Amino acid sequence: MGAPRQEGSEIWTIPLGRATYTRRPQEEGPRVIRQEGDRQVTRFRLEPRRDVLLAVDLQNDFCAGGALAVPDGDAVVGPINRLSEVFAQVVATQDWHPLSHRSFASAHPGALPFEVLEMDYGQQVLWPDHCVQGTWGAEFHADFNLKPAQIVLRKGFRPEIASYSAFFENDRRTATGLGGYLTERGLKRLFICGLATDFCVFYSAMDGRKLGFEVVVLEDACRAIDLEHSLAAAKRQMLAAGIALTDSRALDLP
Ligand code: VGL
Ligand code: ZN
Repeated sequence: MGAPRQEGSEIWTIPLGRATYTRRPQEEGPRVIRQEGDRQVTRFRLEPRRDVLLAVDLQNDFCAGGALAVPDGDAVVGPINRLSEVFAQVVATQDWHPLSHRSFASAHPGALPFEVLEMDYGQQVLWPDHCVQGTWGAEFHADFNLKPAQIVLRKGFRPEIASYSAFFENDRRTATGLGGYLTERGLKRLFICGLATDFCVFYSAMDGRKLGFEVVVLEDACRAIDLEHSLAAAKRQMLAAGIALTDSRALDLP
């Protein structure tokens, strides 16, 4: 391994055989850009002290048999269990709504699930009742290994506001506290997985980026609801925001 060059500049590069090791001090953890056949693949070398796995909403209602089942949602449980054994820091979120939550179609007479309604804070998709506090649907999937999780962050518990993002509720102002938690712990880079890619994973990734974290979405460990092409729109916006979309095979473990 060569010595760092251009120390003090924003990016320094270390030649590593055929790979190039690129790093932005402060901001970005190590990425290795490697030529694999005719493709350039960015690999991520995990740094236990600064990396955190964020497992989003692995709850019964988003899995098979649940009230808002995400197609193939159960398929992420195995990959996420394996990931959470590798990360030194794991955070799990839990969608946690009171009965008659304003994001439920049932709270709006005449409205149907998946309609869009104008709320005080902007447009809101109306959902079937889901993840109601204390119900089976709000519990984590039975096979999800919660043991490695160091904090379970509940969101969406205010009756008037939905919360897709793990950082801010849908009014985009009310903080959940996760930003402060991660910052106080010195964590800098988020690897996000879970349900659903185009809602809670997407909003969490975008807010994480806005707060200055480096964000990597592990697509093989996510599944989407995909309403009106929302998955394609979410991916486009995440890429434009500088979020890496990759999969867990791109992780180089310590
Ligand atoms: C979610 C819709 C409503 C999600 C949560 O976890 O993506 N989607 N509540
Ligand atoms: Zn919800």
